[in-house]
Amino acid sequence: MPWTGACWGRRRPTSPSSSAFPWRRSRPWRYRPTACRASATTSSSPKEQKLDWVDLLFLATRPAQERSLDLWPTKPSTFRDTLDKYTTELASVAEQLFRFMAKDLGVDQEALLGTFKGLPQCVRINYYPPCRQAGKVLGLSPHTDGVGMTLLLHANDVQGLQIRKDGEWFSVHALPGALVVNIGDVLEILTNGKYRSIEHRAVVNPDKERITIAAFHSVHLPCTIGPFQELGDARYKTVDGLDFTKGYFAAKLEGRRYLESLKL
Ligand SMILES: O=C(O)CCC(=O)C(=O)O
Repeated sequence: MPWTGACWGRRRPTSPSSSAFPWRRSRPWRYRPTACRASATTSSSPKEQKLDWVDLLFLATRPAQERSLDLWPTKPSTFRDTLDKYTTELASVAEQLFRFMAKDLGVDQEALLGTFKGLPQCVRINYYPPCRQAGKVLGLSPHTDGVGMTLLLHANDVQGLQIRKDGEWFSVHALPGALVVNIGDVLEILTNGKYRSIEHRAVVNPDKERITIAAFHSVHLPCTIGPFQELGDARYKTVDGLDFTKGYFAAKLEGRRYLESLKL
């Protein structure tokens, strides 16, 4: 996403053992985002209120000059180098996927890639502690991603991702080591709805901790986001990239609500 800097967030009321994330020991709540999903979500009625049960680390990774290295953990000592290498590889994967999609759709590859010039990227490392009352919490509330494409890795092979289709939630069984590709709102608009942004959420395991790494590939600003003309009559408004981003965050990540508001 076009977020810069980094963010330390806690989206649940209490914290379990910090063994899985050593940086949490030395750095409590630290927060320096330009935009970040780090607050508890609220439903319309306080009785139904659910807090997101996740500790997260959010880092801008590309372009390199947007990295707030002072907020990048130094422990373990391999962290920075590994994240650098991993996210560089992921950017190549994302680029290839954008190319395949352009070919599949019959649109100009360079035009599609131009929207994602330089492959701006942010990473969100999610740590979902086990919760005995897993039915009472969500790891992540339902949302779509306000980017082109998200590549999600299940870092410890514990499942919990769910997607919504025709109003029903389905569990995604990620293969060990495989990347889950989530289409984001921007790609849905660019492709005039041919590729659909997936509404998703994360549920929590009662016994096991879960760790995922989401890499968001966002637009290059400034830009204009609108359907490719060759994909038929526009079914979405054309919007300025920055306005889109502001609108996305203002809509408070409520499922597909913001995207639906951009439909013609
Ligand atoms: O951890 C997951 O399964 C989903 C992560 C996600 O959707 C996100 O970080 O935005």
